Amino acid sequence: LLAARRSATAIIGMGKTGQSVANYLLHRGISCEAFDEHAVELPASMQIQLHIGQLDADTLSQFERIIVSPGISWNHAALAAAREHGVPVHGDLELFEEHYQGDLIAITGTNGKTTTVSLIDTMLDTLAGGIEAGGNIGMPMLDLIADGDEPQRVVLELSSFQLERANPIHPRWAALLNVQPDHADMHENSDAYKAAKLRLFAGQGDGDKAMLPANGEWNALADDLRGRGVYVRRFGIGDSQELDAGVQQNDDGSWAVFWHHYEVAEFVTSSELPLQGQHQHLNLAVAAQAAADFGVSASVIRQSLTSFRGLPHRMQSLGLVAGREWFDDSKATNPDAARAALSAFHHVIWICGGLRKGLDVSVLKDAVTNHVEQMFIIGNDPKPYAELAYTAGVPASFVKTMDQAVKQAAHAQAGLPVLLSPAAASQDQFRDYVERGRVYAAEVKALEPKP
Ligand code: UMA
Repeated sequence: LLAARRSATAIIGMGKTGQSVANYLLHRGISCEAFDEHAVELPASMQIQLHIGQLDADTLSQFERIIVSPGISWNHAALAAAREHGVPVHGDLELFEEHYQGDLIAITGTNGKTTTVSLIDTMLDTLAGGIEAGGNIGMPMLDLIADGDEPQRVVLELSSFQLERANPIHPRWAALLNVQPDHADMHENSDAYKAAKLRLFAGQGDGDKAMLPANGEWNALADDLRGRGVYVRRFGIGDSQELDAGVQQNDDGSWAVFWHHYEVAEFVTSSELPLQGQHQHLNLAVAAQAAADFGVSASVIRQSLTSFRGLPHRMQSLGLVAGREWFDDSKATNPDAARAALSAFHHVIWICGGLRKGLDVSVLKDAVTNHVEQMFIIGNDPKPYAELAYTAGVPASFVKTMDQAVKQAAHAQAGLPVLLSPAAASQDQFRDYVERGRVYAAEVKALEPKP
């Protein structure tokens, strides 16, 4: 009887995802109720019952279905209890997959997803029918199909949280960029994190394409996919005669990004690319291969790569201020992202620190020894970063706030670039990495002499 009183679907979390789920269900006349553990404001036009407060297992168990936002732990006790009661619990990706019939391109990985997805979006948009981009990139995927219209192609950036809460999806073209330590506070362990990422390929079959890093770790997966009829591509740093896409060193010592059009390798030399850093160039190569596989011409791809200036807060140059170049890599919310950024410099002044998410920053020791001249540590958890400085043999100051970090970095060794690449999330001091990057840019701008 109780069950009959409840709506069909409970939506858990009413941020971007929850609101897009509500729109999608309401548009289709499916009854739903909304839950959030914190106060939220919904658009006045959204006709939905909203419950604020701690999630309750008994209440949730009365629904036919639960759709949960990616930022809420999959292991939340109330969700686990509802699952045990036999209530299907999913994320928005499951709803998307149930509905969407067009060509799906799906990208996952710890770092580089957004850059890769943005470029794929730009390049495939030149084709008749175009493409829409969504997912973790910030545009909820259900918003792409909310009104019943279906784009011919969709490229989704998928986080481990989105992948773990959907049945196997079926992308026509899927890429795993890398798996590096991240979100140790949310996933049970690193195997669970990796397993979530690999769900990307679980529904692929005959005629689909899968792009995997070229290192041996993924050989067994590549064999398994080939066994299912999937066309496997590999990318990495190496020879264009052996890899499908990647970065290769030319005979004269210069570097080039490459990809393949059928059997023919295409190249763009690194010096023609505004975007810096080998890790970024690998993302460009993957995006170029996706575009080539969907029929974008080599000249359009080349033009896109050589004009792509990158995305805000990802190795973004803020220009020359107070006699040195400043870089905003606020998006580097884990150690591997920071390592990749540091490696793009010979010598750099490094601003780091923040919410560590349980990750081990001592893995950065070699990168710090080899590339960093001085460190400025911000955030509420400075000790691990101070220990890193000590073991790497680099002088460090704990400055706590961003304004102090920038002011003091401005007086560090003359001419050296300054890099904000925190190796940590931002929420100990900022709303998100975007706000952290904006505050940094504003502090850098404040160094300019007043007119
Ligand atoms: N909430 C609870 N209980 C909790 C946690 C959150 O009730 O324990 C509520 C909050 O009060 C809030 C809502 O849930 O009202 C927020 O849900 P959410 O955290 O899932 O955030 P959304 O606004 O729905 O944004 C999500 C993604 N966020 C996360 O995965 C944390 C966005 O990725 C994504 O762009 C968006 O969906 C659209 O798909 C952001 C992100 O930080 C960029 N992703 C992580 C990353 O890139 O590292 C994975």
